[in-house]
Amino acid sequence: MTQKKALITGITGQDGSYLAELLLEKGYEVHGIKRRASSFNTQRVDHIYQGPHVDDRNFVLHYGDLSDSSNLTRIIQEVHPDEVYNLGAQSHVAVSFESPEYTADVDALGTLRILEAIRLLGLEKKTRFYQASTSELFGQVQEIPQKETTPFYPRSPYAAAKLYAYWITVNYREAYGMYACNGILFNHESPRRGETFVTRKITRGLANIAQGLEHCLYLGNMNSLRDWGHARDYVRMQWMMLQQEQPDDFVIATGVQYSVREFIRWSAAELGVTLRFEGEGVDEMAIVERLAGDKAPALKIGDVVVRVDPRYFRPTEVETLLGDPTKAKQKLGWVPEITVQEMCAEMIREDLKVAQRHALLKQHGHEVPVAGEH
Ligand code: NDP
Ligand code: GDR
Repeated sequence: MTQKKALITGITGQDGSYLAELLLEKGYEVHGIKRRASSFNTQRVDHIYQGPHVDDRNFVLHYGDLSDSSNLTRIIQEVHPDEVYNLGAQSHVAVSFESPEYTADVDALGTLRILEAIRLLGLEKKTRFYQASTSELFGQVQEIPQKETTPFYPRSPYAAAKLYAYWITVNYREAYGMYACNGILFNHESPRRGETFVTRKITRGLANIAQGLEHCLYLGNMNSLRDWGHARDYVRMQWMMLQQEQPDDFVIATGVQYSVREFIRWSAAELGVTLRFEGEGVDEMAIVERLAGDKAPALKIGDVVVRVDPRYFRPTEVETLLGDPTKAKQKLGWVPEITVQEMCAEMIREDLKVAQRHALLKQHGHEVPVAGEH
C-alpha cells in the first residue's frame, strides 16, 4: 500500500501537534504549515521535528499562512495530500472581538482558500478535507444538549467566521462531490493548551501561585458552563471522520458539563490547597457590574486569591454548552477515554513541574516568564 500523505494547517497548535503524532504513528507522511514568527513557534512539535538539515520525509514543515492563497495553492500542489486537516485559525473567542476582520479572513476565507485550491488543482476527487468546526456555532443555545441538527446562533466574530467555514465546507461537498467533513468539536484541552484559554490559565496560574511566582489569578465569568474533553481523544476522532465511506458532519463532545468554578476547585484540590471560597454563591457577574474593577470581590481558596477582572468578560458570552455525541458514538464507534478530572490532574502535574523549575531559577536570581494577557 502506498504511504498516505496528510497536510495539517495549524500544526504548531494544540490539536495540530497531537494529530501529527497520531498520523506519524499510523505511518503517514505528515506535512504542516507553520507561520513565520519573530520567535520560535514550533515548541509543540519540536519533539518530532528533526530540523531542516535532517532529510526526514515523514515530517515536513512549510512556511505559510491561511491569508495567502498563492502560498496555500503552491503547498497543496507540491504535496498532493490525500487528507487535509484545516486546524489553523485565530482561535481565541475574546481576541476575535478585538480583531474581527483578521479573524474572518483567516478562519472563514482561509477555509475557502484551501477548498478552492484543492478544486482548482483538480484534486477534489483525491483529497479528503477536515474542517475544524466548533461548538461556538451553537452560541446562544437553542436546544440542550446540542447535536448536529441544533440550529446555530453564533455569538462572536470568531463563531460567525467559523459559521461561514462550516457552510462552505458543506457546499463544496454538495457542489463538487468533495469528501469534506465538519467536526463540530466542543472544548478540548491538554497540557499543550494555549496559556490564555481558561483551563490552562487556571492550571498554570494556580501552579505558579502555589510556587510563589504569582499572587492572584484574574478571571472573567466563572459561572460559564462547558463540556470539556481531552485533545488527544478528539484528534483521534478527526482522523476517524476522514476514514468513512461517505463524508459527514459530527458533534464531538463528552456529554457532561461543568462550570469554570468547578475546574478551579479540582485544580486547587490537585495542588493540595485547602478550598475556601469567600463569598461562595455570590454572583460575581452581577457584583462586578455594580463595582469598578479594583473593587471586584476576591474569592479566597486557601492561600490562593482568585479575583474577577471584568476585562475578561466578553461583549456577548456563550453561557452554556453541552454536546450530544450520540451520532459519533453510533456511526464511528468513538468514545472519549480521558475524563475531564483526569485531564485536569494531568494539566496540573505538568504546569507544576514547570512552576517548580521556574521557582528554582528565581531562587538563584534568574528572570522567569510572567502570566500573559487574555
Ligand atoms: P490553537 O490556537 O492551539 O492553534 C491554532 C493554530 O493555527 C496554530 O498553529 C497557529 O499558529 C495557527 N494559525 C493561526 N493563524 C494562522 C494563520 N493566519 N495562518 C496559518 N496558521 C495560523 O488551536 P487548537 O489547536 O486548540 O484548535 C485547532 C482548531 O480547532 C482551530 O481551528 C480552533 O478554532 C478549532 N477548535 C478548537 C477547539 C478547542 O477546544 N481546542 C474546539 C473547537 C474547534 P501559531 O502557532 O503560529 O500561532
Ligand atoms: P472558549 O474557551 O471561549 O469556549 O473557546 P475559553 O477557555 O477561552 O473560555 C471558556 C469560558 O471561560 C470563561 N472565562 C475565561 N476565558 C478565558 N479565556 N480567560 C479568562 O480569564 C476567563 N474567565 C472566564 C469564558 O468567558 C468562557 O465562557 C474555546 C476555543 O478553543 C475555541 O477556538 C473553540 O472553538 C471553543 O473553545 C469550542
